[in-house]
Amino acid sequence: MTKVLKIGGSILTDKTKPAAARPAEIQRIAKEIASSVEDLVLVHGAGSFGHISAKRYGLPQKFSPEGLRVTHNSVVKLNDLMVEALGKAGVSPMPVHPFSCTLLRDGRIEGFALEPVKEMIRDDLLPVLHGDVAMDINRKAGIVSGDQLVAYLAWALRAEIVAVGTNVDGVLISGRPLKDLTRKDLPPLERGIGDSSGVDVTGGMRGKLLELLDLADEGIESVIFNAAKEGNIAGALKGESAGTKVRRAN
Ligand code: IP8
Repeated sequence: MTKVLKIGGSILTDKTKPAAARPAEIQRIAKEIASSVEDLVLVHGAGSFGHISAKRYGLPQKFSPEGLRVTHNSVVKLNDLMVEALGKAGVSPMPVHPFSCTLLRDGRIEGFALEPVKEMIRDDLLPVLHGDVAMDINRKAGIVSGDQLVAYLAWALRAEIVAVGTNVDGVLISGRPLKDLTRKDLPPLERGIGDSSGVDVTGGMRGKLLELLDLADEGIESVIFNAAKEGNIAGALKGESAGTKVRRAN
């Protein structure tokens, strides 16, 4: 049973300060993931390792070779921290850097080297991907968010559990998480969502929902849950987490 788990950059980092990791959270998350690592693909957000430099260099609107290099190298550092923590927690993680295996067309994934990821899963290695910069056929280069990667991988691997961990309890309405959400619920919600604490170039909660609603249209449900609360990641990996389920409209 293939599982795709995303951990948002807002949990792993302080999104208001450049390249500011939260080592205690990274360790805690690694331990929770270690409890249920079979057939898992992990994707993490870029947090303050990606969004701040992307914004500084005008990515993705501007083509900046220096911006691409600096931003990629920075998100790789966060990935190193995550991979190292997972290794210490007894998992066999392997870094997968989307810049080297993803091709975009107008900001959307057009090609992805999936076979190595499949092989890692078969061989009990945990692929660890992250939001990244990527080459784009029409726009030279762009940004591929962790959320877009989650939706793509969940679809390509026909994942049965898709769990997206954020720092809130789901999609909130008047401070309360919605139990379920389908595409028809989106328009009335749109004014209230989309904000992200700190700098975010990939659309915050709104960007996330659009990816997950597209995935739901393909028949794959997902859950948005609070990964900052201890125990929720382990629960989500067993398919039992509280949060907002993103479903296909009937
Ligand atoms: O944090 C963004 O990925 P996300 C990637 O998953 C960059 O939205 C480079 C800003």
